Amino acid sequence: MTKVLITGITGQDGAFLADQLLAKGYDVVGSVRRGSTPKTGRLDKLGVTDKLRLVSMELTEFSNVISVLRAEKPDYIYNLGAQSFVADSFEHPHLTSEINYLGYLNVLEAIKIQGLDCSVYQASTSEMYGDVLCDPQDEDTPFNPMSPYAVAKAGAHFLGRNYRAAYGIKASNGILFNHESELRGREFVTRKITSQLALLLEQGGAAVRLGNLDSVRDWGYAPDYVAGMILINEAKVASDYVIATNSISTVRDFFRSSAIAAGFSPVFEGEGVDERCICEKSSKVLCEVDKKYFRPSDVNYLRGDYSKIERELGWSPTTSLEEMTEKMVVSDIELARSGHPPSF
Ligand code: NAP
Ligand code: F7E
Repeated sequence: MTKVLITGITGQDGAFLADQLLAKGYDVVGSVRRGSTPKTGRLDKLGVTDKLRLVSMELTEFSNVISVLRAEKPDYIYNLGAQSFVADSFEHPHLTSEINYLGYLNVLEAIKIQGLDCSVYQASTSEMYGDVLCDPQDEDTPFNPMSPYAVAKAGAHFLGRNYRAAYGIKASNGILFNHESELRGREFVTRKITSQLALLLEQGGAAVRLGNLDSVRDWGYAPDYVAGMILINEAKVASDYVIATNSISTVRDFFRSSAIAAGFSPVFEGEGVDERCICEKSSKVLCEVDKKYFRPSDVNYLRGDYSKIERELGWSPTTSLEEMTEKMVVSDIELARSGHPPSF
């Protein structure tokens, strides 16, 4: 049976990936960082926890990585484990580099030293384009990273390319643009908006406090993107691929459409740090700007060109931003009504 090892299986993408690989009949092993409470909330939500095996692995511990890979000998590895919150990377640049750069070096070295016959997928990111040098961004666009997160991910991206060229390791990079879902972490701006709007609607919560409303993102739906990861890792030839939708929206527009989906009548007023959003029907303040959420340097614009993966592997997005927003808002309203906050 085909065996797959997923690092970061407890995260948004790891959970969807486990679900899709189990549906293909694969033997799925997920590596987790042990903590004082289990973090299987997303896997539980998808009903897959009992269908896979969890092993303890800390990406920054080389001896741990080498012994897990020696014991498991997977056919495919997906390296999704990361400190994935860009804002946090300014506070924890060392930790972010250790996990996101050295963590992947540990995986590649473990494969190389043991001569493992496997394909490895690295979770590269559109953040590497940073202050973009071309529009839209594709596999040939130069990187211009704007955060310690993006610098570490760019390093890992080049490590994969180097181990492919130098040692013939089947290492692919998926350069994924922002992808969201009902299982997205609540710190990321889309889920922060949908989860807090749901609380505002159902429990009279406070206005959502946000940073850069002008930021432009190319947002897609995580299950679509995870399907693309599988195509990349199972392709005959290892390569680098962009996964995106080529459509863009500002944070402000995402907030507006989420508020409409939740039944509010949002109207933005004011400028800069004084900008806010009011519900025309109820006069409730829905959103205010808070300088606390501005980053020391932000990525203001991203739009991906996914023609290479469409042409070579037949992938294209299937879920529109409107459909995704609706799904996230409905899910968060259900969660707020249930009165049982989930563990994700
Ligand atoms: P996520 O929800 O934040 O999940 C990150 C996962 O990494 C969690 O399972 C976390 O485990 C694990 N992890 C963190 N530090 C670790 C360590 N030191 N050792 C082992 N595992 C560790 O992220 P995601 O949105 O699913 O993203 C998956 C990957 O894609 C990440 O590498 C991210 O950087 C990258 N990416 C994401 C996007 C996006 O828009 N979602 C776009 C491009 C690239 P705990 O549960 O223990 O915290
Ligand atoms: O921010 C702005 C913020 O944190 C998006 C990760 O998955 O995607 C994600 O990184 C934009 C930024 O995602 C708030 O300044 C405004 O411009 O949702 P985010 P991200 O930083 O783009 C990439 C592709 C990854 O690889 C990462 O792992 O929204 N923004 N106000 C805000 N962002 C947050 N989080 N919170 C706010 O209040």
